[in-house]
Amino acid sequence: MKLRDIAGSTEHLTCGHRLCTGCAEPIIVRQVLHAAENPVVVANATGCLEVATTIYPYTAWKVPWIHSAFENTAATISGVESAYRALKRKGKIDKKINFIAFAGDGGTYDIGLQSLSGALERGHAFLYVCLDNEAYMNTGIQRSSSTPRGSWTTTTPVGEKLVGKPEYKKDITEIVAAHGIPYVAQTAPSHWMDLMTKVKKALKVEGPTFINVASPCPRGWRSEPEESMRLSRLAVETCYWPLYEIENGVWKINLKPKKKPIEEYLAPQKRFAHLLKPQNKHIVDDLQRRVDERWEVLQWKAEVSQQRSQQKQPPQTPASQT
Ligand SMILES: Cc1ncc(C[n+]2csc(CCOP(=O)(O)OP(=O)(O)O)c2C)c(N)n1
Repeated sequence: MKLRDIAGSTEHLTCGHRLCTGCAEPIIVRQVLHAAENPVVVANATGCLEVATTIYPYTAWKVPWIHSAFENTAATISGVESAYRALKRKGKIDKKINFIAFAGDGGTYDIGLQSLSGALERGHAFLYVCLDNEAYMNTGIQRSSSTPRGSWTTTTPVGEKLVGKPEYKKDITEIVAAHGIPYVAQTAPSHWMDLMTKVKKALKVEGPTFINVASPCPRGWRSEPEESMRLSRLAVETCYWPLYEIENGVWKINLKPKKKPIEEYLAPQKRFAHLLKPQNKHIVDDLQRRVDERWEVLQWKAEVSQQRSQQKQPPQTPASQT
């Protein structure tokens, strides 16, 4: 895959949408759609991407696209994919089509989790892309279960009683991995080659696949619009957001950076400004400790699962997903 080829290929999400300046979501969507080799059908949950790209009577999408409620994007795309399989069985359609769902962290970690889990378990062939901007941004920056500990949001204010969100971020990538589906990955738009390679891989799989993408949001992260890709890179380089994939139960880390301290990621974002005051140092230390611990466990999982696969004892995959 060469940059020149991507630059020359058709845009499937066009300019003219009304996403904020510096929003990573359209960059991610364009990277995903450029990586797709077959025609695609997209289901899109309610959220920033949906509202800002389809302001009636306009649309920025050049692919078949269906809006779905906040809670059931995975069910919607499963239905579309089932209809496609039925038409194929009847010989009414013979071309290869890929099915992609896009949803924010609110639609994935929280409200859409049940339908996502169901669709993964049923084994539909689709790619689910979570655009993780770590809060309910479209409705005014409310906390989600993806919001990191210590972060300011409008529902986790900073004051005497509360110093941002008290709870840790939920690890949806691991929750999805626990479904035993054939392909799960985590990536970031600053690492476009990693992102696009993962999309290509996922779309080749005959079964459910999931990619979680870090999606910087200048409005909600209280950061400068031009900083978004640098923040995406810092998320990876601090190991806050490791680039890894799980292919048929085998964990692989795609980039092992020279780990930078978590402050470098926190400092440019005003949602964490209070954490840099001396009295809140314990929260930064706690975040660092957690990043370090999780990075260690991830490396251990990659090592052990790779050893197992080399011994030709891959974890069992249900028959419906082989
Ligand atoms: C069942 C339901 N609850 C609440 C809402 C209101 N709502 C619309 S978008 C949104 C937040 C979306 O957040 P997220 O999925 O993280 O996407 P983002 O807008 O941040 O990209 C909410 C709460 C809704 N449309 N449906």
